[in-house]
Amino acid sequence: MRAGRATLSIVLAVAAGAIFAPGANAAPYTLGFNADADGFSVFQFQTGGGEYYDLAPEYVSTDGNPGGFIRYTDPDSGSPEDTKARFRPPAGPDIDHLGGVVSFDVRSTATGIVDDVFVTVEDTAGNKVSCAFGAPGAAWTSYAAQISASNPCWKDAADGTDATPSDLLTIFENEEGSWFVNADFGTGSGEVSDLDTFAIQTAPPPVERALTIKYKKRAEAFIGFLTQPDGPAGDDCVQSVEVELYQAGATNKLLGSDLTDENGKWKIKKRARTDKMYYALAPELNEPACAEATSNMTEPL
Ligand SMILES: [Ca+2]
Ligand SMILES: [Ca+2]
Repeated sequence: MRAGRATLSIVLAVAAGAIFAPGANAAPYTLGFNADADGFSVFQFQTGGGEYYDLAPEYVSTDGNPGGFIRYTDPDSGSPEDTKARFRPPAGPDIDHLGGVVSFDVRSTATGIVDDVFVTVEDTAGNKVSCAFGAPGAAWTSYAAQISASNPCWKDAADGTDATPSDLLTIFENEEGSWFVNADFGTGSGEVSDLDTFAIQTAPPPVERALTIKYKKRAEAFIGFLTQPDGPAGDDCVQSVEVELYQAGATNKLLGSDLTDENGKWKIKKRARTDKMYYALAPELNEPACAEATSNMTEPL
């Protein structure tokens, strides 16, 4: 395919949805090039804008990391370079990728290295964030980045500043964008770039928690416990986290809050009214991801 359109973004809008149906990007996946190029293309473009070429990568069935892999051989004969190239997977970004991990393996014969190994994700409006890993090596090297603004690797490609949660959200909400992995690192001639094992791991679901409440009349205090099943977050969802006490009504009224202790216990001193209902709430947490928990209603008698 060859075309004269000037921007990357237009190409993405046309091509990204072609293989994966909308919404099908959400599941975690690993593309290991076991039998073919797994739907990847090589996006080659003129560095000053202008023409682009959407190429089929070379498929090599052995010597990958492991098994098969894909290859791009840069036709540039040296510096200054006229074209750049990116490996592009068949599926673009998806909102479910946020909080997950992107990983891949790269090997390169580049000389005169001027560009890092990096992964970029771009939406159809041209918003773009990148995470760079340093110069490529001649041996297979695995790279991985958590897909989160809390990972300082991600930069807003427009100005090089740290990507914000809203930068990432904008791009990942647009499900017709594209992932790219750099395939062009150096100014020396005969450069060969290899890619294997491109994987997207989606974010694990938030840890579910349970919250209890009880009124201690003599102490004039509400107490309870926040608990979680064993999970990847350890005890982070229940220790030293906020629990709020509410009086139920037409408008639920926040009466106070407490941080749980190491056993998940919370306590808020408040004299209860016998004509009111009360409940506790542990707000949702993001790092680690812990689901909101609400206790049963309690009616002090
Ligand atoms: Ca492979
Ligand atoms: Ca090059």
